[in-house]
Amino acid sequence: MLQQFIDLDSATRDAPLELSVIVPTLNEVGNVQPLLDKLALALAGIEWEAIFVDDGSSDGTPELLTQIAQADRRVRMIRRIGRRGLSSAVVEGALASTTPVIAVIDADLQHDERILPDLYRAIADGSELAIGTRYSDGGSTGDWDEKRLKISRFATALAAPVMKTPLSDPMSGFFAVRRDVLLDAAPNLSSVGYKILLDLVASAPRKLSLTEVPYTFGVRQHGESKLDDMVALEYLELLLDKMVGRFVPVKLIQFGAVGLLGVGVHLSLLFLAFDAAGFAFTLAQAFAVIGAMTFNFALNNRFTYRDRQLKGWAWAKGLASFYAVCALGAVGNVGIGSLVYETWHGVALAGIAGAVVGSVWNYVASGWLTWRKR
Ligand SMILES: Nc1nc2c(ncn2[C@@H]2O[C@H](COP(=O)(O)OP(=O)(O)O)[C@@H](O)[C@H]2O)c(=O)[nH]1
Ligand SMILES: [Mg+2]
Repeated sequence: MLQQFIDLDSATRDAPLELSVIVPTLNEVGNVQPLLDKLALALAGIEWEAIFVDDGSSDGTPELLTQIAQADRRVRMIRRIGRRGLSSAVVEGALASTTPVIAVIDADLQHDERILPDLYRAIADGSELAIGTRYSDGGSTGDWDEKRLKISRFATALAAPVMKTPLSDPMSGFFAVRRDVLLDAAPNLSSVGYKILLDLVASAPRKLSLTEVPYTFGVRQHGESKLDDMVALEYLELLLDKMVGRFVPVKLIQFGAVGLLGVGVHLSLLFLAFDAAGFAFTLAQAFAVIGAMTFNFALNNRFTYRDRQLKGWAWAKGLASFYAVCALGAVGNVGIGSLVYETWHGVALAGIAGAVVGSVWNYVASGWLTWRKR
């Protein structure tokens, strides 16, 4: 009897794993156990494991997962410290798996785990990618209001040009994929923001064979959504990176956009100080330059470099280094401008050439000095 028990035990342990389910978590303590119970039920008959990727949850999620994983070999966890981002979490979870098939599901029970076996089987039967979709017959977004539906549809339409495999629901992030397909795409993934599924089909070297399985999006049971105002910006960053990232870094485009706004700020301040307040031109211009630099710094810190955002004392130090960088940029600007003017005698051409060289210098040097990668 005992012998039989031991054999049985080693037999189950030796059965090769078939499926890794990647679950990104950020403060999901109330959802972890219900999700695992549901996975166990849905995936009966499949050798599966769950890899949770936690980004420093403060509600006890990683502690709970540690406890659970001690008792259940099907559960693993990756803890990331000082990092954020759903996409990059999913990628790192997937890279830690060794199974032929990988699935991704939200922790909050909004994705219907009952279709996971269908997604898994679709891959086993030859598809390279199988997604859960809310936008086909039998699928639904549940109780979303008209406004949220419109936004989601608009975002989906924007995605069309970058998708090599047309998906009805690239936003859902509920899918299964062959591991080698994910690995092929991995070097090209942008990994910014939330939209890992879209990132995947835009980064894969070719069109993938696809199965879509309809499901109804559920209501969050515990905890709250982590979507914030930055999500829209991160989504645009992902699209831009997929469209032009091969040629120009997205951060340079953002830096340039902030710079253009800065020109507006500069001129407004100049007119305000010179015309309205009656300052001498030199003083008014100096005031405008400092104002525009401060504006550029603050905006870049908030948006372009929000992944390396400076706060408190570091903000002030960053501002000082940004002034220094811009001062050198201005020298370069004038130098190049003069050179071009002397050679070709075009004022506009010389002005633009100087501004471009100065701006690129500001971008490169501030990325290196002010918003240094930690
Ligand atoms: N590891 C990690 N998980 C995240 C992050 N942001 C969200 N999540 C998880 O991703 C899933 C979807 O997030 P959620 O806030 O529910 O997005 P929504 O369903 O679009 O509102 C949930 O399991 C979250 O816990 C993050 O920055 N890091
Ligand atoms: Mg959710």
